[in-house]
Amino acid sequence: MKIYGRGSLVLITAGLLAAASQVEARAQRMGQIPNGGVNGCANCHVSSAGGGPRNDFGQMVEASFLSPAGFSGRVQWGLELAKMDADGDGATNGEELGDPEGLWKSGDADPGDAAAITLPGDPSSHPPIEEPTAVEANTWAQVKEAMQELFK
Ligand SMILES: [Ca+2]
Repeated sequence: MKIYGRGSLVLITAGLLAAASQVEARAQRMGQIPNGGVNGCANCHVSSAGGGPRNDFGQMVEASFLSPAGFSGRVQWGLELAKMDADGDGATNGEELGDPEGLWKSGDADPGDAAAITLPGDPSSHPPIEEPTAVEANTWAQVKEAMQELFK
C-alpha cells in the first residue's frame, strides 16, 4: 500500500471541500424553482448528479435569470421564465414545473401534481401531448364522409 505524504492529503481534502461546497451551493437553487426537488440537479444539468454542463433550461437561467449573475445568484422565477420554453418541446418551463403562470415564490409549497412534473431542459421529457379523442376522430371521419358525398 502506498503511503501518501501530508501534502497530498491536504490537497485531496481541499479538493473535496471545494467540490462539496460547490454542489451544496448549487443545490440551494432547487428551492428557487417550483418543484425543484422532484428532479433535483437534472432540472438544470445534463448529469442528474449535478455539476458539469447545463441543459437548455440551465443555460437559460444562467444567461438571464440569476440575480446577481454568477455563482452566488438566485434564480429569478416568475412569469417571464415560466412562459419561455427552454428546450423547445412545446411545453413552457412553467407548464413543465407545475406553475404555468409563474406565481410560485421560493418558500411556497410546490404547486401542481408532483407526478406530472417534467424536465424543462430535456425535450424528450414533457407533459403528455393531447391526442384526439375517439369522439373527435369519429367526427372528422364523418366530416370527410359528408364532403365526399357532396362532391360525388
Ligand atoms: Ca419545455
